[in-house]
Amino acid sequence: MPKLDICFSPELLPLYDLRGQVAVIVDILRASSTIVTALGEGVTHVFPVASLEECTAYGQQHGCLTAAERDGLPAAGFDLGNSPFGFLDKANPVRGRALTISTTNGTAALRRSLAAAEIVVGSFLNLAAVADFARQQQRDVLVVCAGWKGHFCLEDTVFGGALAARLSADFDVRSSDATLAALHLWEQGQADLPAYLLQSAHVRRLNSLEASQDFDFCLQIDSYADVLPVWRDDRL
Ligand code: 3SL
Repeated sequence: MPKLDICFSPELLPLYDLRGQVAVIVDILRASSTIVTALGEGVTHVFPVASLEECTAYGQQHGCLTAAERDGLPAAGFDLGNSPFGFLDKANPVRGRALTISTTNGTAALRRSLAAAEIVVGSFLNLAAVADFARQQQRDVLVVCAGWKGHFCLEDTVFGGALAARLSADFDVRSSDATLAALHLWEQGQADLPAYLLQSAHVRRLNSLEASQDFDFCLQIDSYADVLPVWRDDRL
C-alpha cells in the first residue's frame, strides 16, 4: 500500500526523497487556493515562479497576466495580488488568459519540489480532485506544506489531515507521526473549520490586512472539485 506523509515546512524537504513520489503542494492561505480558483475560472495555464523578477519576465515573454504577493500584500507593478477574488471579478474576466504568479511561500515551495515524479497543487477547494489523482497514481504521496517563511502553519497541516482522511482506505496513513498529527488536527477542526482555524497565525495576519473574506473562501471544501493543477514542463 502506498504511504501518505506530510512535510510541515519546505525547510524540511531535504529530509525527504521526492523521487518517484507525488508531491501535493499546499498553501491554503492563499497561493494554492488562488491557483485553483484561477484555473477554475478559466485561466488556461499558470507559471508559478519563485521571484518577482521571474514573474515580470514570464509576463513579458508570454504576454500573460501577472500576480504577485509579498508579506501578504499585492506586490507593486503586477496585474493582481494573491487574492482568489482577483480571479472572480466580472469586470476583469480572466477566462482564456495565461497567468504567472509569485508568492512568498507557496510558489517557492512548488519550485523546491521539482524532484517529484508528479506535482499537483492542493487546497480545500479541490480536495476531491487531489484525492482522485493520488488514488490513480498508486505512488507514495508527500504533502508539502508551504508554511510561512519556514514555519509550521496550522491550515496547511489540517489540509494534510483532510487528504489523509479521504485516502485512509487506499493509503498507509498511520506510519508517519506527521500524518497522524495532521489527522488528529483535522478531526479536531473539521466540524467547524473556520472557527478552528480562526486561531491560526496566518488568519490573524490576513485579518489585519483586511483579507478576511479570502479566509472564508479558501475553506470551502470541493467548490472546484474537478480542478487539478498538474505540473507539466514549466507550468500548471
Ligand atoms: O506565502 C504565500 O505563498 C501566500 O499565499 C501568503 S498570503 O496569503 O498571500 O499572505
